[in-house]
Amino acid sequence: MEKVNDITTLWRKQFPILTQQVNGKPLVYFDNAATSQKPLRVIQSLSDYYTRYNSNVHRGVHTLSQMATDAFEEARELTASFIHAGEKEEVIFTKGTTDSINLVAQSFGEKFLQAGKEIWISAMEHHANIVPWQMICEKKGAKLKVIPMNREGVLLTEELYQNLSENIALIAVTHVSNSLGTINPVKEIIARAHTFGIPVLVDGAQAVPHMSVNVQELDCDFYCFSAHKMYGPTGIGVLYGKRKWLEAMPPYQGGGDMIETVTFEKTDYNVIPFKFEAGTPHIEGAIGLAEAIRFIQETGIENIEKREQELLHYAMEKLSEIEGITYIGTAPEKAAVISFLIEGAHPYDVGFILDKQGIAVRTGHHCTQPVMQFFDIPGTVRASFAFYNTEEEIGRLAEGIQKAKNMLL
Ligand code: 7TS
Repeated sequence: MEKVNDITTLWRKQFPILTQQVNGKPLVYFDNAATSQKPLRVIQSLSDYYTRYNSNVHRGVHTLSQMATDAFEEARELTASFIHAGEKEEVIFTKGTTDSINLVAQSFGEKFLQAGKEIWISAMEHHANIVPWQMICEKKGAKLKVIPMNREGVLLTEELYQNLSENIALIAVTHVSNSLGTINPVKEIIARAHTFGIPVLVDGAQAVPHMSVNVQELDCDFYCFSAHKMYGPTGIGVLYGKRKWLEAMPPYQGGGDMIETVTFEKTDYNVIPFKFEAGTPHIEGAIGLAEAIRFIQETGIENIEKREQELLHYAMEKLSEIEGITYIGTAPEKAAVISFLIEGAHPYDVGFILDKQGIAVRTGHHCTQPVMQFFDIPGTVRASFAFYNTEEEIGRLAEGIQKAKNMLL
C-alpha cells in the first residue's frame, strides 16, 4: 500500500493542474472520461515546438520546416507502433474520434453503401458513433440497425451474430462505453463479422487511454481515438485503417497536401495517409500526442490499467455504503467509470454540490441519450478515474455525496 502511494505521488507530481484548489478545496478530478489532465512534459512539448521550430510541414526546403516535418512524421510512426499498426501509412491524423468516424462514414459510405444495405452499431454508442451513420444511411437509403443490451449494460451480441449476412456493409461498435464503462468483446465481434467479409470500425476513445490496444491482433478494419483523453492535447486524434480500405476509399476533403497533381481539368490524389489529410494539419497536436504516448509507455499501460482497476473496485466498495445509490452499468468487464443515481436527487444537483466541494464529476446523458432512454432516466452522475487519482479522493467523493444527500433530501 505504502509503495502504491509513493508511486501515485510521483505520478501526480507530473500533472501541475492537480495541485490547485477549486472552490477553496483541493481539486478532485473525476471527469477523466471527458478529458484527461496533461503532464507537464506534454505541455512543454507544445511550447517547445512554438519557441524553437514552428513551421509548416511537408512543403518547405528550409531547416525549420524539415524539423517540424520530422517531428510530425515521427509522431505518426510512434502512434502506429503504440497501437501495433502494421505500417505508419495506416495512421491518419484527424481532429479526434468524432472526426475519424465522420471520415469513414462519409468516405467509406460514399463508395460502399447502397440502398437496402445495413450498418450495425450498438445500443451504448456515443452520439459520435450514431449520428454520422444516420446521416450517410439517410443519404444512401441504407438501414441503421442496433445491437441491443441488457440491464447490466452488456451487449446481446447473439442478436448481431444471428443476423450476420453479406447485406451488412459495416459494423461500428465502441470498445469501451463512456457512460456505462462496459468493455465490449470487440475481438469476437470482428472475427464473426469477418466470416461474412464485413468490415468493423471500433470506437476506441475510452479504450486507448486505459488498456493496451493491438489493432493487428484485434484485426479491426478501422480504429478511432482522441489524444485529449490520453494525456495529450485537444483537437487531434487518429483514424487507423487497414491499407486495403484506405486505398479503396475516396478522399473526404479536398485541398493542399492531399493531391499529387492539380489541373483545372483533373486532380490526382496523393497516397495514404496524405490523401485524407487536406490542409495544414494540427502539427503541435501530433507532437503533443507523441509526447503523451512516450509518457504512457514510460508509465506502463499495464500499470495504468492495474491502478485504475484498483480504484474502480475501491470506489464500488466505498460508494456502496451510501444508502439509495443505484449504479447504471454493472457489466462484469468494466473500465474505471462509475455512473450512478442517488434516489430522490437529480444528477445535476448532486454534481453541483460536489463541485462546491472541489470535486469534478460529469452529470447528464454523456452524449449517449439512447442509453438514458433505455434505462428511462434523465441522466447519471459519472465519476471516471485516471491512474493519478487516489483512494483519499474517492473517500472525499463518498463524503461529498453524503453531504449532497443531506442538503437535497
Ligand atoms: N466516442 C466515445 C466512446 C467517447 O467517449 C467520446 C467522447 C467520443 C467518441 C467523442 O470524442 P471526441 O474527442 O471526438 O469528442 N466522450 C465524452 C464524454 O464521455 N464526456 O465528454 C466527452
